[in-house]
Amino acid sequence: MRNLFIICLLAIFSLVQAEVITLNILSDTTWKSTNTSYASWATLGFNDSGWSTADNVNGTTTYSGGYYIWEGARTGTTNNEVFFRKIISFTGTVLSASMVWVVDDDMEMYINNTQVYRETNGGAESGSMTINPTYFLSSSQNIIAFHTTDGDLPSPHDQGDQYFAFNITLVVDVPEPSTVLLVGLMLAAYGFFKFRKH
Ligand SMILES: [Ca+2]
Ligand SMILES: [Ca+2]
Repeated sequence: MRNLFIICLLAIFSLVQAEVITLNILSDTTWKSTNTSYASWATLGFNDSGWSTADNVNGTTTYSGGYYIWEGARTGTTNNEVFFRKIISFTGTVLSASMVWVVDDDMEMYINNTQVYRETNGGAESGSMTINPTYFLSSSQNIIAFHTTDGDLPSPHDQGDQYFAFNITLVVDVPEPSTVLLVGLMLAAYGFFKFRKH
């Protein structure tokens, strides 16, 4: 009986460790957007209720699953500086994070108000990177924000076409409360069984 308990516990613990999920955070029209610069705009507590939502500027075409978005039209010399933000909620700890993107033309990325990437070459391009998972808070709300420009980020120029599309991949270790509770109950039962034998 004792061996059976231990085998069951090991099996359940292995299930707990295997509870890893992949989240894909894609560019789409659920992102809040504005072409106005605000203080503290990349913080979780910032009130973005006055912002609009991103526009789809390339129809059904996607880049790694992410729609091409902007604030306003894809072409033209207005709306050449755009801010995007979105609150992401999940339960668990981020084990690894990465991102692929295409932008016309430059962008900088913030996670919980910390700048994690800045690209300022003034031209359109695609890219990929790994992101330090410790930028994300465990089992909490996280704010992801982007500052994008049509043209060079520090001093916009050569404007006319503008878009941004991305796919952020998070690998998250998710605790399963029911399984943890089951482990606790089995440990209690094992203790009771041992007690009865003495
Ligand atoms: Ca660029
Ligand atoms: Ca451009």
